[in-house]
Amino acid sequence: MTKEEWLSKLFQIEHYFDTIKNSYPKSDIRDIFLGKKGELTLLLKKISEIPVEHRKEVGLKGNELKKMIEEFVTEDYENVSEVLNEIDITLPSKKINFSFRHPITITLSKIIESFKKLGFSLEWGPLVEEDFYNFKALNFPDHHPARDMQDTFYIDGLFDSEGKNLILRTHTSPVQIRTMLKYKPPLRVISPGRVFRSEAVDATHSFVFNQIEGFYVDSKVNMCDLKWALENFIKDLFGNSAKIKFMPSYFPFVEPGAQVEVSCVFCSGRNINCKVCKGVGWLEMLGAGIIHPNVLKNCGYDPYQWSGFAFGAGIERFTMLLFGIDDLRTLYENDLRILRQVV
Ligand code: FA5
Repeated sequence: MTKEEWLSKLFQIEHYFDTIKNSYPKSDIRDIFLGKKGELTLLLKKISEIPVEHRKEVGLKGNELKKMIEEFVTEDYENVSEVLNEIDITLPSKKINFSFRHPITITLSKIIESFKKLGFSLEWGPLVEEDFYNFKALNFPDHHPARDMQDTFYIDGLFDSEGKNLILRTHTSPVQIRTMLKYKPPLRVISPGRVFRSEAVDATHSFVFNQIEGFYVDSKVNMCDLKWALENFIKDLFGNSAKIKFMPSYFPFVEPGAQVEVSCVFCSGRNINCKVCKGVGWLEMLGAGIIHPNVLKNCGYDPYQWSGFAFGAGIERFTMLLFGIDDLRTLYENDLRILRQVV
């Protein structure tokens, strides 16, 4: 290596240092130039290749740059330690609330915890669903009026294997089918997630909301098991004074079916103008029942050997009761001043 080549390389390194010195952490700058394989370290090693009479001159220039880089990378560390010496590091710090969980997430965690204690495990299903899982296997025949119970969003241009439009799932019940087709009984499963319905929005309805499905399949499962499990869950969530009632209801995938209502924590039925329960004193929280034999058959389970209960609950409705929110839309508006107040 000639003296000129060496000096030209040194000039390039200096230019490179000037260009990047403020774009990387100082520790990286130290490594890039002064580390074991750093640019300048390697160049300084090559001084031995330069004729002896020029070594002193290039050595001086090389050391100048080395000193400049060293000063640059240590400068702030010294300032920091000076500042640290003046700070009383034993003073307590300010409490900063960086983040908090959304009320829906908190409610969901509580519900999951409650069912985990009873040995339920978690399953997840897709939000974009096939007609088979969302309706057909759940005992909604094609064109049956029961399909009108859930106004559905159909996806243009995307079709399932039967040529039907894919849909956004209207409830979490398709996870019953997916799980039963995948595993053999006995099963104890919960499955939370978002669902979609083409519905008008008001204080208790949204077109996107969250549900949690729960189902238990074993031999000789009956309504008493269902009632016990739901009562246990409601009391776990709202305390022992919470009441539930079962009203006969129709869902094609259960027989018998029930709508389960929980006592209104806002007015206990004493305010006929209550925005949440509309003065009735009860809030419709979930649908439930004994799994229809046709559904078991559709999943390859023998209905003479196996039986089960299932329920599907609206998580927003539980959140409203748990946090005293009288309008479900509050949960989606993301106004931190309000959300912070309730959690
Ligand atoms: C169902 O969706 C059934 N799949 C539930 C079920 C599962 C029944 C298993 C039997 C066995 P339903 O449409 O009633 O049922 O909805 C269940 C719950 O979701 C309701 O009780 C309510 O709490 C909540 N919900 C329903 N529609 C809305 C909406 N538009 N906005 C917010 N929550 C809703």
